[in-house]
Amino acid sequence: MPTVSAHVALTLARHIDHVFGVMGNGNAHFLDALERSTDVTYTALRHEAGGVVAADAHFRASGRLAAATATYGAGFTNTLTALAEAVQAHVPLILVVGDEPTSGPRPWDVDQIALASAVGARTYTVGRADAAATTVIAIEHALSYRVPTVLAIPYDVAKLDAGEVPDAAELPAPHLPAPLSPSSPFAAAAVDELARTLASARRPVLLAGRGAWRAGAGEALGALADATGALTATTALGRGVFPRGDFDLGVTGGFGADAAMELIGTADVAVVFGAGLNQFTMRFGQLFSPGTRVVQVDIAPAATHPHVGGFIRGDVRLVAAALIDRLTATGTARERWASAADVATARAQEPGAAGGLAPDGRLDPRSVAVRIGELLESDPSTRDRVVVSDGGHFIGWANMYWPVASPDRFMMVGTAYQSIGLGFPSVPGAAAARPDATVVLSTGDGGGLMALADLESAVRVAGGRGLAVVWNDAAYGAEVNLYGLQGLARGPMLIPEVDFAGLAASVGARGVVVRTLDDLDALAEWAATPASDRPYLLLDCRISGDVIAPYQQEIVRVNS
Ligand SMILES: Cc1ncc(C[n+]2csc(CCOP(=O)(O)OP(=O)(O)O)c2C)c(N)n1
Repeated sequence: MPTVSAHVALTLARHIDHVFGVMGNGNAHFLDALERSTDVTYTALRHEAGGVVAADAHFRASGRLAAATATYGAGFTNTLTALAEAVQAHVPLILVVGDEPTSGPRPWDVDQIALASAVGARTYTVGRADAAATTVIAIEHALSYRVPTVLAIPYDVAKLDAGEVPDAAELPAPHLPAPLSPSSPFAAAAVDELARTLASARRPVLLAGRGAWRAGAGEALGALADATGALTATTALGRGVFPRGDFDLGVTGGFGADAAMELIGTADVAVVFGAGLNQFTMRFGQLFSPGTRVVQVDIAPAATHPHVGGFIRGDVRLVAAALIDRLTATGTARERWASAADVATARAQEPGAAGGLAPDGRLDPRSVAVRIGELLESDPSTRDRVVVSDGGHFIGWANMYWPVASPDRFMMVGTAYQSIGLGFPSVPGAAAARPDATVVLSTGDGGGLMALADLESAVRVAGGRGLAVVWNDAAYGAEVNLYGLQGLARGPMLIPEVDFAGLAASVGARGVVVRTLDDLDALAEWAATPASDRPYLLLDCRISGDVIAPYQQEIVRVNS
C-alpha cells in the first residue's frame, strides 16, 4: 500500500515535472516513491541550497512550478539562504523536507517551522490521513501568493501506510487568482484620464518591469508605445519585454547609459508598468525630473515610490489593452519623439579598452563583455539562451552588454536577498526548464567558489548546452570598490587567483583560461560544434579589478 511519502510524491507529480535536491534520512522514502512511481525527473544537486536555487531558476525560466527536497535538520538549514531569496523575489516553489517525528524533537532536530517562518516561508505538515490534500494546499499557497512553500513530512509518518492515493478528481486543483481587472468606475475613470494624458504628451516614456512580463503584457505594451509615440525602457528584470528594441532606451538605473537616462529625464509623462521602482531602477531618485508626470500601473496595493503622481491598480495587460482601446478610438497614433538612430546612440555603452587590456595588463571586463555578447549573438545555438547570473560587482557586464530576448531569459538568482553564491546551481534549474536553450552562467570568482559544490551539477546537467563565464579578478571586487577604496583593510577582500579552468576540467568540462580577447575564439569554436558533441565550457576570464562599472560608482557616490 502507498505510504504517506508516496501520497506526497504522487500528488506532487500531478502538478510538477522536476524535483531538485539532496537525499538524506528525512526524504529517502519520498525520493523512493518519486523514482519508482512517477514520471517526475529528479536531479541531484550537491548542496541543499542548490536544490532550492534550481527549483527557483526553473520557475523563473519557464513559469512552471518545480520542487526542491532536503532531509531534516542540517539538510533543511542548508536551504535557508536560497529560501529567503525565493521569498524576496516572489518565486513560488515547493520544498519537500523531512521533519522531527510527531512524538517530539530528537537531539539533532531544530524548530524548522520557526526557521522557515523567519525567512518568510510557510510550512504545511502532512499527516497520515491528509498527505495528498495537504500537498495540494501547499501548491495552491505557493502559486496564489507567489512564495516558496515548505511541505514537511514528519520522520515517523514518512513510511506509514496511507491507503490508496485519492483520485485526481477528488482533489481540489490549484488555481491562480483571476487577473485584477480595472473595471470599477473609479479605475475606468483613471484609465480615461491616463489615456488623455498620453494622447497629449509630447515626450512620453513607457517603463516596464518583470510584472509586465508576468501579466503577459509585452504585445499590448508594444502596441501602446506605437500608438502613443513613446520611447520605452525596462528594469533589469524586465529586459526584452517590449517586442521591438529600436525605440528602447535600455535598462533604467545604473546599468543604463548616461545619455539614455538623460533622455528619460526629459520625459513629460512616464507610465510605469509592473515595476517596483526600487532605488536602483530609480537611479536613487534621479531617473525622472520633477516635471515628469509619473503614473504607475501595478497589482501592488499602492504606489511604490514617492515620485509616482498617479496610480492605477490593475493587471498590466488589461490596463494596457484598455488604454489602447481608448487611444485608437480617438485616432491618436503618433510619431516617436526621437529617431531610432538617436535612441541607439543614447543607449550605446562604453566599449572598453581597445585591444581588450586594462593598464594593469589584465583584461578590461567591458571589452570581454562586448566580445562575448557578439559571439553569443552570432551563432543560433547561443542566440537561443538563458543567462543566469550570480551576484557581485560583475553583474553590470552581462546587464550592460548582452542582449536579452525576453525577461524569462535573464535571471539573477540571489539579488533580491543580496546573496552571492547561488550561480552554479541556477544552471541545472534553467537547463531543465528550457531543454533546447544554451544556459550561460555569469559569475565572479568569490560567488563561484561559494557555489562550487554545484559546479559538478551544472556540468552534469547542462553538458554541452552550458557555458560559464567567470569574471576572475582575484578579489571580492564589490567589497574592494565599496570598502577597499575607502581605505579599509584589503586582506579580507582578496582571493588567491583560482584556476577555475582546472576546476571545470576536474568535473568533465572544458576549461579555458582567457587572458586576451583572442582566447575567446574558444567560444566561437565551441558554439559551432553541435551541443551533443561538445562538453560544458567554462571561460576563466582573468579581468582587471580596476575597471569599475558605472552602477557601482553610483552606489559608491550615494554611500559617501
Ligand atoms: C552570502 C553572501 N556573503 C557575502 C556577501 C557580501 N558580498 C557582496 S558582493 C561580494 C563579492 C563578490 O565577489 P565575486 O563573486 O568575486 O564578484 P566581484 O564582486 O568580484 O565581481 C561579497 C562578498 C553577500 N552578498 N552574500
